Amino acid sequence: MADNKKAEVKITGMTCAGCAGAVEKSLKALGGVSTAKIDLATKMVFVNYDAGKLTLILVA
Ligand SMILES: [Cu+2]
Repeated sequence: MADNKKAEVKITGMTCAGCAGAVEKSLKALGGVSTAKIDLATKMVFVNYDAGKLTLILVA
């Protein structure tokens, strides 16, 4: 059963739409990520994911 959760994560280093697109594509390639939206201006990534399949681990 899906355990849907939301996460807002800051990802630095994205400088253009190409970077954002690559990050978005990689996130969506993970089984369990339903949506991944990136705000390039604030470097924030908004993810909806299934906590039954993925665990969010934040490093520093
Ligand atoms: Cu780029």
